[in-house]
Amino acid sequence: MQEGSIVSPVTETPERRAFYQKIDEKNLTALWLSLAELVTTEPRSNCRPALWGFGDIRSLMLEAGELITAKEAERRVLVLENPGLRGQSKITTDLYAGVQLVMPGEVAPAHRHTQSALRFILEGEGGYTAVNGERTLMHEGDFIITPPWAWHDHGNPSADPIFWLDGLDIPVIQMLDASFAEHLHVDQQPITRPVGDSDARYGYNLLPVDHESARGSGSVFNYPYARTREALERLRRSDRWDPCHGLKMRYTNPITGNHAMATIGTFIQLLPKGFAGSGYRSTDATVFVPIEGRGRSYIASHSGDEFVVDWSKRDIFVVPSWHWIRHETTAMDAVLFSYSDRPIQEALHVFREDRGNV
Ligand code: GTQ
Repeated sequence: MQEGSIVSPVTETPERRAFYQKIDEKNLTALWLSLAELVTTEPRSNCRPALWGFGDIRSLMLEAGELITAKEAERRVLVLENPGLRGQSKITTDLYAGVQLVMPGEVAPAHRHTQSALRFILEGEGGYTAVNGERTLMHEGDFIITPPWAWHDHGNPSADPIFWLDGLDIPVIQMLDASFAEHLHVDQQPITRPVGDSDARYGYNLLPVDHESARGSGSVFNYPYARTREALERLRRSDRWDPCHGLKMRYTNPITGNHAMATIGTFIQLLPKGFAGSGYRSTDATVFVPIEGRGRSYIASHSGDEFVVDWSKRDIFVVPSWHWIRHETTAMDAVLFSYSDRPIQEALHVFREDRGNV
């Protein structure tokens, strides 16, 4: 038996080779030649562990800011390509990541698409994104959702550049062949609701009395960092740390209690200073974005190779499916945002996780 395979390789004979050539003309292939590649005993992809330092991205983005406007680019974004998946605009096998820059006074014009997007604000205050007729203001650490087919435009009336991480399900929609997109005839969509409207309707453990939980009927779309951070700070008082995750929460849609987005799972975790985490692995390849503090994570592949990530605030790193990860901090508390395809895997009943001996 081949390693990582449930089948033994078959031998070639001249007759078999001739047969393969004959069926090839009919658009047919023999499964016994590819079964070991198609049905592996464990996840196996070209996705690699990788780190992008924010310092590098920031200066390159400012260079891009000199080269092209947000309006001409439509979205001025540098795409984070996994080194094992170059040329595909993927940070994991099925998720996309990019860092977007909006300069003072700029607008990234209104459009909509079937792909869902998350924004995690890295640097800058006073920008906004408008979603379905409502603006929400951006602050560092805020997590903002653009649901499928929602009109959205971004603007920056502040005096400083604004940088955020875009996480989208572009490769998922590509696989489903369900991409639709359109451009609005004006740069900025008409504003029909005041700032904070969705939050008041859906974000206070209340719902409008006639709310129908029909698909797309609205929910919270900004999860402000100030509130998330406050929750973590209160929870730490109970002093119940998970040996692998520290204190880790997932963002939810308050109407359903499910993940905040249909395709992308989003998480926030606090690692206290002096944390030495245990190993953990899961089938959802995960993109991590520290937003406070610094630390080190060890990512081990199936072959035992170890990739060490020394991260600090605003860096971005990716952990492929079924790779062991453990986190460490020293002198500072750290907070990490992360996202993965977990809702898809849970819906398909294929999500697995493993805590080793913990
Ligand atoms: O802000 O609408 O990074 O449509 C990639 C595609 C951002 C956006 C991206 C997009 C957007």
